[in-house]
Amino acid sequence: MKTRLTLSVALIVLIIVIMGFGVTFALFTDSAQSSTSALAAGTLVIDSVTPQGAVFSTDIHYSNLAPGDTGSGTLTVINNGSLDALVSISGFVYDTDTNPASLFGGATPLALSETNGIIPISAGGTADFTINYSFPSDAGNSYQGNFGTATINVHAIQAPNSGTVNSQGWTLGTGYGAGGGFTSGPTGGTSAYFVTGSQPYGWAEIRNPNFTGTQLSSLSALSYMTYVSGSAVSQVAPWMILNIDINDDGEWDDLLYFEPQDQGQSVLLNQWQTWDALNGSWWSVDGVAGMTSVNPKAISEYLNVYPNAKIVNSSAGGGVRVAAGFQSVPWNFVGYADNITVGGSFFDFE
Ligand SMILES: [Ca+2]
Ligand SMILES: [Ca+2]
Repeated sequence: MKTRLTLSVALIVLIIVIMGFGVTFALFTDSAQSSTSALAAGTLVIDSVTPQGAVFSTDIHYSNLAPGDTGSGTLTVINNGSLDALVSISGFVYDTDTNPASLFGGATPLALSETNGIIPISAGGTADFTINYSFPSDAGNSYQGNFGTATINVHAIQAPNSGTVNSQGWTLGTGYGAGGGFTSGPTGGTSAYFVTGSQPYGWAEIRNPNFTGTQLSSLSALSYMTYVSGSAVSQVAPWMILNIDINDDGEWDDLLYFEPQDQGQSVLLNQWQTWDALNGSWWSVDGVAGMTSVNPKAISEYLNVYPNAKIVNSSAGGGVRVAAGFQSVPWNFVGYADNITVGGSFFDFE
């Protein structure tokens, strides 16, 4: 049995090695006569995903582009490993050779871009990433007939299980096919991230248990940053939830919600935004002080009714949360949270 297993592994490795050298990768072609791009799908096989993540690479070749050409191609990523993975494009490396001159070199080079965010790929599954290309309209004749090769780096990390704990005390929870965790953020450093997937009610949240018993009135600060990936279909940023005990019996009675889209400014895509939740508008699941989801109000309104309200943990986890998902329709949300301040505590997930 062990011999067979070893043989199987060897075969898989051999296949991957053969694929690594032998596959015909995406061929993006175009002609000066037509602005319609014809392209074949590229394929990348990933394997051996780990909690730390690994980078897998493949090359895509471009040729016969005319100035002003734009378009996109599909990179299909196959998760050949035995573990579910969270996969994202981590960068492009361009061949900028000058002899012969590359489409990616010179003063007006071909450029690639993508806005796929993190895509969960279950073991044995596949997912398509869209690679956009844009060739400047003022590219000169010197590019005529040139070729270009770009290496696409794909970062794959083992999908963390619900219950993953960050070193700063935050615990990940997920449900209905969603994922998340604590890993490289979209602009460097480590962030909490949320991938709610394609199932209805897919949800991901992080919870911190260190503030149980903290008086709501005593909080000197409550803020966090969010980043919503451009691939999200809805411009809703991860929100904050506080479990509230109003009668000092250590059990939660109410939940307070701070939702960025209710704060009088738009949730923007592909950039960090800071939310001052302490001075923002909240709503209460119990509707205390008329604080409903359509009529959120300041925390002071809540404290007028329950001056001794406290944050409290529950059997499900910590009393301070940042969450995404929970939609009745498939949401495919990808977003991040970072730099959470609760009172005098600061969490950057580094
Ligand atoms: Ca209570
Ligand atoms: Ca960070």
